[in-house]
Amino acid sequence: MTTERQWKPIRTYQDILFDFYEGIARITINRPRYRNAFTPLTAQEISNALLVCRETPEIRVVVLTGAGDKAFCSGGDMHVKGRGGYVGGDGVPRLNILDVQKQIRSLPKPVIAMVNGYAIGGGHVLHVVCDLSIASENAIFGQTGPRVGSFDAGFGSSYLARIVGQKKAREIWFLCRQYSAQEALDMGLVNKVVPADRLEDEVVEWAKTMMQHSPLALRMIKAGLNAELDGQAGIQELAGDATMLYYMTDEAQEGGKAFLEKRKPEWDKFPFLP
Ligand code: S0N
Repeated sequence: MTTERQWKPIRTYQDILFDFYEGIARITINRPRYRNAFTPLTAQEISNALLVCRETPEIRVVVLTGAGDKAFCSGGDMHVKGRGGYVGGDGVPRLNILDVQKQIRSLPKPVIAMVNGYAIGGGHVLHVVCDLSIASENAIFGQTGPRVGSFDAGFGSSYLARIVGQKKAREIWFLCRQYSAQEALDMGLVNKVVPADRLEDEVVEWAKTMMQHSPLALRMIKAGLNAELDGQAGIQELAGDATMLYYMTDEAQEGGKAFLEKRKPEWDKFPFLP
């Protein structure tokens, strides 16, 4: 049985739940009636919650999941699929889930997908872009794009191929089959499969293990793993982290101090390591 935890709400939204427990922020897509399909509003809310996760030092690990026991996320909400994207309350078509994908990848903290049922279409891509995926035994994975008139040729294809290989990624997209949690595990698409009633316990355990480790080391590893795949954008992020680290040194402080004190910087007092 799952351990009872006192998750505390962080902020109230319409389509998602956002709560906190001992260093872990949990974002739950809360549209079980539609198998947790997302609309532009859902994506906007997840994006906002991810920003809070980035800015809040007490949040060390982020968990993304879906409400109920049937679905993690079934992708874009077909009811609002229009020409040019998914149409929100303002009548404007958007593909703003793509911004969420980028945010998950660039968040300098680990993100775990807690896959509690169907991860389908754009919902499958969401778990793919998370750092780790832990699935319940009843989870089902798959892309549907070519069957329902959509596709994700970005992370949803290229990053998927880096995970499962080119042949398997093409199979997943071209045939639009569904795969069991065990099949997903066998192809390296998820990190672990557990009984449904152990899912949250397992995720919390993984999060707590990571929280015992150096946050900066985790951040740099994530940036490095991304940079290898993301070209200039990935290098830009890794370089930003390097700059942040440099600014923490006395050497970097000396440059600014010398400027303000109208003197030459004394670079010689800093170590020049081989
Ligand atoms: C998930 C499935 C397999 C679950 O089957 P099950 O358990 O038999 O339930 P159903 O009876 O089918 O569903 C229950 C109710 O939920 C509604 N529903 C389910 N999925 C959706 C959905 N995606 N949108 C809207 N409603 C949904 C059902 O209609 C049903 O309602 P009622 O009771 O009224 O009949 C099964 O439901 C399924 O196959 N769902 C569709 C999954 C799918 O095809 N998803 C892909 C959607 N498209 C994308 O994700 C586009 C890709 C994308 O996101 C993207 C890509 C690139 C760039 C941008 C984007 C972007 O969108 O932003």
